[in-house]
Amino acid sequence: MDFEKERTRILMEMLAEKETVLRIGLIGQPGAGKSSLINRLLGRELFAVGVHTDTTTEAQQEKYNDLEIVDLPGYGTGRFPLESWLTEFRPQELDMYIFVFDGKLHDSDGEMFRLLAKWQQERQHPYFIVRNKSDDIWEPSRSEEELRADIVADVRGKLGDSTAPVYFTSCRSGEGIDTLKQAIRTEDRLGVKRSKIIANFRAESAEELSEKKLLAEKAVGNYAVIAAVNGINPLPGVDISVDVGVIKTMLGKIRDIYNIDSEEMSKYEVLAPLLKKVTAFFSEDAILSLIKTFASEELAKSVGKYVPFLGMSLAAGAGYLMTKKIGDRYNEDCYELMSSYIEEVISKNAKK
Ligand SMILES: Nc1nc2c(ncn2[C@@H]2O[C@H](COP(=O)(O)OP(=O)(O)OP(=O)(O)O)[C@@H](O)[C@H]2O)c(=O)[nH]1
Ligand SMILES: [Mg+2]
Repeated sequence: MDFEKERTRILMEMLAEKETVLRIGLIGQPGAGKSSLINRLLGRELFAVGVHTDTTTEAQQEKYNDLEIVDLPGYGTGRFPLESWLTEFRPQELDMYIFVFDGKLHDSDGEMFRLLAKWQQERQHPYFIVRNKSDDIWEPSRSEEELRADIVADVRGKLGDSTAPVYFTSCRSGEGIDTLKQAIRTEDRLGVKRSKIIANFRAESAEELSEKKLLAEKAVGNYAVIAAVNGINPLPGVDISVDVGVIKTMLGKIRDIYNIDSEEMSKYEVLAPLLKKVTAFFSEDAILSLIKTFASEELAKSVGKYVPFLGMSLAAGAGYLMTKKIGDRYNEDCYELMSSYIEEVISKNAKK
């Protein structure tokens, strides 16, 4: 492998990725649970719930890693007829939309739906229509099934699309969250930005976790090349070149992909051993000693005997291997921690 060339390509790719944000628009009825729903998808309390934030006049924006979430104010009001709402907030420039409602739909919602369908068609910006508070669908002398069928028919009628999906969710019971997440995660219209969903929504299933693992594997491969070429810090007594700073960044990136919140996780005794393994490598000192251990264990076997004659490219090869090994192992550790978190915390909470 030509490390120099490969490194340039990877750095360009990383730069481009760093500058790409996925912008999610939250649209819908006041109090329908927009904040609750996005928090649920992220697994973080990013937006205040139940506090009626004054989203009536301004868009509220929050950043979470490389997601930008825009909570849009209501339209079709005296203050914002749909026309002026569109010119004011330019929602067509966002990447995707989650429309949340919990009550009767109005004509202006129908107009909104048709705009969403248009942006999806013309700009490849997907939308998801969500009837939240599905735990609370009730009317005297009507069955829940009938009521749900009416809701679906109403949305489809307003959209003018007889097969459009409507997602029923409950942030209270957790119903339908997995289905909605699955739909978002597998939405091809998001293109390369789909990886932002995989990285930033908290994994709650084995499948989501495997997707994160693949993403982390790819990152490890990239960082290994960079570390190899950057290998400007030959370690005394180890005779290999490896970039500790790059390794530290790589480990942080892996943690981000798994959304590891060490403070939150430290509340659970059962996670302690795995959490300890993962948090041990927050410091550069710990990373250095890990490198040394690895170097003597692994590399002594393979390239160690060539050490006295190491040319630049062999040294780089050793740096690559080292970084890759550390990254792969850390990926495995984070994966195990999250598996355990899902099993011990998330699933148990869901059953409550
Ligand atoms: N029963 C039930 N209540 C919910 C559900 N989701 C949210 N709520 C409650 O509904 C209220 C409003 O939730 P928010 O998430 O703040 O709604 P919002 O759409 O962000 O509200 P605004 O920002 O004020 O427009 C809160 O009291 C939530 O606890 C749900 O699925 N079921
Ligand atoms: Mg809100």
